[in-house]
Amino acid sequence: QKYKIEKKPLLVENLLSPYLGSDFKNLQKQIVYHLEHTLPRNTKTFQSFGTYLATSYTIRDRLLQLSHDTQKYYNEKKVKQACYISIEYLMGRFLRNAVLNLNLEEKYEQALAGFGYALEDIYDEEQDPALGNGGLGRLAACFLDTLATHNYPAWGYGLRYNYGLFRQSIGSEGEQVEKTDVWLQFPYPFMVENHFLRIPIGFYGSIETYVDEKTKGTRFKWHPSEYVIAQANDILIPGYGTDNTNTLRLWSCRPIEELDFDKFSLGDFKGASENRLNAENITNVLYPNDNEVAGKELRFKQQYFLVAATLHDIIRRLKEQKRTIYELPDFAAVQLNDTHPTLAIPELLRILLDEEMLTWEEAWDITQRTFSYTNHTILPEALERWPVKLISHLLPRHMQLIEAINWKFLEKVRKIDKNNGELTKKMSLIENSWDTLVRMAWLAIVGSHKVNGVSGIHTNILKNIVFQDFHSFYPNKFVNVTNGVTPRRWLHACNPKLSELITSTLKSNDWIYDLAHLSKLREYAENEDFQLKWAAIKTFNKRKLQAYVKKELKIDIGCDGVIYDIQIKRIHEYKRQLMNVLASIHFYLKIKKMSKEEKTKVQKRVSFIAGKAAPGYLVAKKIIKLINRVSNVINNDPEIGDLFKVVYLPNYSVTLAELLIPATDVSEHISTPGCEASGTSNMKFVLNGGLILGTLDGANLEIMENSGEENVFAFGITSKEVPQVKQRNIEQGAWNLMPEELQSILGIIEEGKFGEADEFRGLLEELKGVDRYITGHDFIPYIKELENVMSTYQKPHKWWKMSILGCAGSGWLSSDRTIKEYAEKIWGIKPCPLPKIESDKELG
Ligand code: KOT
Repeated sequence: QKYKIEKKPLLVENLLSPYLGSDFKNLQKQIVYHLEHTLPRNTKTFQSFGTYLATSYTIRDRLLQLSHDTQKYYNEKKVKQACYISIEYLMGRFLRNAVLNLNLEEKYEQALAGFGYALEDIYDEEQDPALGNGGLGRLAACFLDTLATHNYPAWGYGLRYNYGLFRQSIGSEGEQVEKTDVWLQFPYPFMVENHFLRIPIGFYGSIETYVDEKTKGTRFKWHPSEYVIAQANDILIPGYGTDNTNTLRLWSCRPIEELDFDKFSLGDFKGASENRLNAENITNVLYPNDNEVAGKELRFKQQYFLVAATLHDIIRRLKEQKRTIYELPDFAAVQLNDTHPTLAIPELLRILLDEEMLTWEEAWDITQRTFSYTNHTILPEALERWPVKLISHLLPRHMQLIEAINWKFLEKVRKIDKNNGELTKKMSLIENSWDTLVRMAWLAIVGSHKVNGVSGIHTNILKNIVFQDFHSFYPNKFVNVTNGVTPRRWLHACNPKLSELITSTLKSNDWIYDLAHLSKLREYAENEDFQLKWAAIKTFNKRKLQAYVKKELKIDIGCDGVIYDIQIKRIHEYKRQLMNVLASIHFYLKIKKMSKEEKTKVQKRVSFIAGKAAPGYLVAKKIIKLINRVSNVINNDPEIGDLFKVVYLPNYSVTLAELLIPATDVSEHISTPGCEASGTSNMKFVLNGGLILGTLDGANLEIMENSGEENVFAFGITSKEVPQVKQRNIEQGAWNLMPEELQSILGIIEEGKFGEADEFRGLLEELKGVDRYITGHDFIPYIKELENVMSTYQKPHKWWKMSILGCAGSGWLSSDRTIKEYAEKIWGIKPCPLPKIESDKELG
């Protein structure tokens, strides 16, 4: 032996440091290294996609190193951490965000310029990982950015679907066409497969009952009959201006045996890979329903797969710190993002009882102290209830435990039930209706120490209506934590010009991590010079959108003096895109009747709509079709010209939102009051100087409180008044209560002005019959408020003052504020910043 073999840890940091230098020459070397060795390509075929990949790998190297340091530090300090479990994450593109957060934009610009590339174009090569449907998944993504930026010890846990949310295009009839999102066909450089972390997850099987020798008590053991493997895939989350780098761990599913070697060696090649082919891949596809339960067995398997792998990982990490299971609630605060991860409650109980051999009292206490639950919706069609039969078959031991939880809980309820078991029936975790069902929200409430709604009005509805009995039973359990959005992605990154103006005006960029500083913009609200600069940036952003519409849709729209009015969100009846398009028909007919003279006074407007409909949600798909048909008629009518246009933008995504939001003059948030739990895009628009046209619903109300009522275009009734209106519709028939203007618009659709008469009959019948979302009732106030928007736009001084004041009041809307509330009110965690090392980021 020539060299002495020494058993001591590698000094990895020292080996890597020179390699990770971040002057531009060093960056160039790193990029070329990855291009030649990781892709691998040779530098003669230096193309933009390859350059994007190679550049991304250099970012990944940096983040890997920072994340190792971060985990090491958290473990040393034994700090309590938050674990956010969510079945959806809508992250958006990664590269720009990471480069900005690491403060390396200039260096990368310089490095890539040397290779003939603009960094901006390289950003455009990245596809958008669409592992979520809408607000719920995007909120989770904003939270991860804030948690890292403010140095909170935190983990995200989710699923790595092979296919994300479908891509949408519009067919020749104006209909939605769905295409598979094959986002993993090329490498995704920001995700690191962790081959050392593979966890077996069981399903089905039977329960063994035995007597514990020590205590003589009865014990249970679950023997699953089928297993799959959960494999970890880590996305590293950089914070803005900090070294702390957290982890989003996404589980993917693999068959337990990839290949049957016995069959293979006997020459049965086809049979050998059967296991792989037959294994139903649990993480194959994201269910495309927003605010609606999918109700499929495979979805249930996804939910269990997610929580079983996650809890296993959390407990493994606890034990790595040589801590006992009793310390779990001091080690991790586990947040359930809606009810989709609720099976974590019986799963933890099972581990504590059957594997750790705790008593019921100990196990239940640990469980309740570990979990908290966020409710995101009160729509009945979104409240999960799973058949007892299905749970018993798939997870027999878990069903047994849910029954035990219910039994013990109802014992207490019975004591206060004075009404013949009425209350007990209402509060039971198990419902007997068309089937025997487990009410997942009930289980989540009972198994958590805190339950929160996502806006003031929403939490009040939870406390006083939806979960009223539970709120009386547990008076301290329900709290409000109003949603927020990250100012890094939703202002600093997506609107660089506005970011610069704010920084130069406030003479500091502190607002990027403490958004309350924006309030100092109030003193500039009426400053002519500032208003001009502010308005010029809006115009600049509108021109980018104008060019996009021209390029992608071949539609000519104006820009100067034209209002960009936008409604972008999932297509849903409660969000009332239908009311929006009916109003467009109203304005269209109105302009058509005008004289030449009158037309010169019309305020020009483009109405943009974007959003996907769940493939099985036929009504929502009809609404998309109607919008496109109406758009076709209006945009091609020479009598309208450039006075009014309706533009449907296909394939709404985080990336498209980053283009649209900075370019918006006014955005619409017009849900039926009480239906939109919060809404988060409303916040992003205000942050970017857009005005809000909205109902008295969700976070609109809090925007009004913080930015001033006079700076929001609000209309319609309160959520408390909605039931009366609905009742009247039922009693008298919505048609009889409908304003004449709307009746005649429906008549025109029925005559076939926008395609075959029959096509939209179903949509119209609902409006004429019950009108669940009270479109008829709100139509006139809505039109009036739209007119108010248009006349206000003609008073620029007033408009820009509203716009600046809106932004100045939006400090409250930062997810940094939201997370601070979660940390203090629910999780009991504190920031744990890595100590600053001299020229840390330079040397790694
Ligand atoms: C429900 C079931 C399946 C998939 C998604 C949901 C869902 C989405 N429930 N609520 N949301 C939205 O969550 C956002 C973040 O809190 C809210 O802003 C928004 O109002 C909800 O509709």
